Amino acid sequence: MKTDATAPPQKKKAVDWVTIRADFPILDQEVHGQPLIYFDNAATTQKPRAVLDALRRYYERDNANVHRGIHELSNRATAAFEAARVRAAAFVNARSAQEIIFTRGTTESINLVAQAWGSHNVKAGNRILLTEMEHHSNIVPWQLLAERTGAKLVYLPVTGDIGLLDLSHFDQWLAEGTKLFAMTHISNSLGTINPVSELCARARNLGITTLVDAAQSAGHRPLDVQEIGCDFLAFSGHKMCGPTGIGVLYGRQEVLEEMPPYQGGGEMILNVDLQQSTWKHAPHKFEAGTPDISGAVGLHAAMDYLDAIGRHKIAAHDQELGAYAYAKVSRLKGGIRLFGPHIGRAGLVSFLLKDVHAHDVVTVADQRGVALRGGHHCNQPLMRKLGVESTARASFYFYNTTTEIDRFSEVLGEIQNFFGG
Ligand code: 7TS
Repeated sequence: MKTDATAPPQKKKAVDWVTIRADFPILDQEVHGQPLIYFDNAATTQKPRAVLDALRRYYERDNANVHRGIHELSNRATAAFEAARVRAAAFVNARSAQEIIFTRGTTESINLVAQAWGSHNVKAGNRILLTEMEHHSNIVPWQLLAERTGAKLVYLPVTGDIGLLDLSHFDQWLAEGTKLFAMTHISNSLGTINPVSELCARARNLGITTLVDAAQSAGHRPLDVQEIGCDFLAFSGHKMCGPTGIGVLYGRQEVLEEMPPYQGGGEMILNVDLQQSTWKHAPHKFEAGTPDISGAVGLHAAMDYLDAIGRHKIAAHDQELGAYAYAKVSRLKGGIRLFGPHIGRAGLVSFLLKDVHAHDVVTVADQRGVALRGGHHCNQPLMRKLGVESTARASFYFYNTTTEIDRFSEVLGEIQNFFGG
């Protein structure tokens, strides 16, 4: 199936972003008496009517448990669940739907790999290579694996506030007994877009298994796992217009088949005896228990929705918003420290105002209807590297506007005046 990921960029028709914004009922409200400006999209995105309708339709017409019954509703629920798997395979251009495992989200996808693949393949003395810009969910599961196996974690450095990976000794890092290289595609704190295809190719040449954390990229740009050349890729439905509680782990079929199960229970077995059991093939052997069926249905609707807009167009719009915001806030007079690359950044800005704590920025912005996030963004090692405890962050999605960014920048000016004066 031809996906948006492999289609040439669609240049012809300009997108009417204002009409698209009207698909999101939640955005049309006031908070503290001010129009809501939702700039916390890296944490979770809002849901369009198409997704809300799909969830309602599923529960009103088709709800039943999957894979077990032979009655009509169970068949419909199973068909809807498996259709979502086929859709997810097309969304990332996997070779087959067998390479798609449904999980609770990026975090569970990475834990699944660390547990099932890691325990089978990683031994004492092996190295796991990460980067200093990883989210905790791409650090802690590997720490648990390292504790169990005696493996060692090593980190590709980040080049300070500019937030790029320092690749000067990359081949050396890879050469030294490294079993797995796991990296984020887009940093949730810096907005850095890592060259994952190039990094995976260099690791693959040395026989190293690769995992890409696509939590911040899956809903923002085309993704093609064959072009990236990774063994695993993880993402969350809720960061791309889908429901919370559903995510995807893509795994290359040959790698999945060799992995033991992740959790045990119903749905994943062929036969159970009192002392031992046998498993289904991937992906089912990794999906114990009743899955998030409605979540998969909602995710299916979200993927259709994003591709109807066009992910190339979403990526271009994202970068425009990111660049506009970066330029706008860097002109603020009262002193602002910006994190992440100057150009080629994703649609977010991470910053600190001089002498104002990030939490104060977020609290005052909230009073003016602007939803930001302040804290370590689950990047404590990165924060330490940058020499800060926290940053304030505004993260955009395609339904945000430059007018909202203008207001956000004005609010930052007011905050500077308030705390500076
Ligand atoms: N990886 C990255 C790069 C992320 O940004 C996040 C969540 C995760 C993994 C975990 O995703 P989950 O869906 O399993 O929770 N990032 C954020 C954030 O930046 N603010 O809140 C959550």
